[in-house]
Amino acid sequence: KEVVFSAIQPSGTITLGNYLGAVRNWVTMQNEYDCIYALADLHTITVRQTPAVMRKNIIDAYASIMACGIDVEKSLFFIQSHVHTHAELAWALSCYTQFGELSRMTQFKDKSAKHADNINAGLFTYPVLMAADILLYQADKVPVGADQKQHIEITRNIAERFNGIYGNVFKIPDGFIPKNGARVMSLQDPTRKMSKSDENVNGCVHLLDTPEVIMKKFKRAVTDSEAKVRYAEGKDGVNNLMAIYSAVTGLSYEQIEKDFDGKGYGDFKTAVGEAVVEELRPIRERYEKLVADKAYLESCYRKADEIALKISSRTMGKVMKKIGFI
Ligand code: AQP
Repeated sequence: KEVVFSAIQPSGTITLGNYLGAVRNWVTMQNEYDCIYALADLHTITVRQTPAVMRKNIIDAYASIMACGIDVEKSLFFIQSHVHTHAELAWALSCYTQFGELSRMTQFKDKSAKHADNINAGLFTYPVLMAADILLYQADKVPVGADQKQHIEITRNIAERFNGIYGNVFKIPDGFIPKNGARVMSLQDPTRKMSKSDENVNGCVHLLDTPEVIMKKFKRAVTDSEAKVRYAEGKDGVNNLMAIYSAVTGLSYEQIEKDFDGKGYGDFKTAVGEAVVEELRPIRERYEKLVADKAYLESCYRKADEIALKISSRTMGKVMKKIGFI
């Protein structure tokens, strides 16, 4: 079986965007591939975190992703900071990564504009840590959202460069954007992606939001003045709602346009909100049970951490030897 690797940052509560764009596909891939998933907590400290909030976010994210359907008996689901090879390989690979290529990363440009008071070196070298995450497991496939394409490209470049010097140490991974992986935009600013760390709380639907909160957020979603449900250029708000509705119900855009012909945005927003509430309801219920049993959660990640360390140490050992460490 091919190896799939993917990770998510516990930088806040998991969003509808993370779910429709990533985690939902992780769940379906479990049947076809050897899946390795990580909670990328080391990545979150590129932005300043409050310790108590960070601890809660990590546990909440672990429980929510399990609640989405990640089966820890089938897949590996570990916590990145518990597996020391990630930081080690990131250091080694940073010496095989050029300043120039990191400077071209659009996420760095976006995030450094957003956090102008804290443009730290970690924010800059973030793609190297991500490359280490993937390459340690000799992954064949890396499912990501469209926003991560550039990071997969640099991972391949670093791996090819390293292999070019030392022989075949790393498998060159293929990034792929799953066909049904929707790109979800902010409900308040539909030109920007929905983000965990969005300051505008109404822009972002969290997996653990109550039905009332979800409905309120959809009712307030930004649309346009045309008052016609159709997918078209310049209708970013409506397009986003259609993308979400289609991702959740499986209906085509054509069908949605037909169903809402002659109806206003109010009806459409209610329908999208209700569909999302129903999609998330079982996840929230499973989450409540899981998060109440911290000992069980800990036993799940401890087991996975240990296996991840074993697998990744094989690659790490090879890298150290090839470079010339004794
Ligand atoms: N809005 C989105 N639509 C579709 N997919 C998305 N992803 C993130 N946002 C959307 C996908 O979720 C996976 C995990 O993302 P991540 O946690 O590693 O980092 P991120 O992309 O930076 O996510 P956020 O929510 O925007 O976090 P913050 O606010 O901390 O930066 C990835 O596969 C990503 O493509």
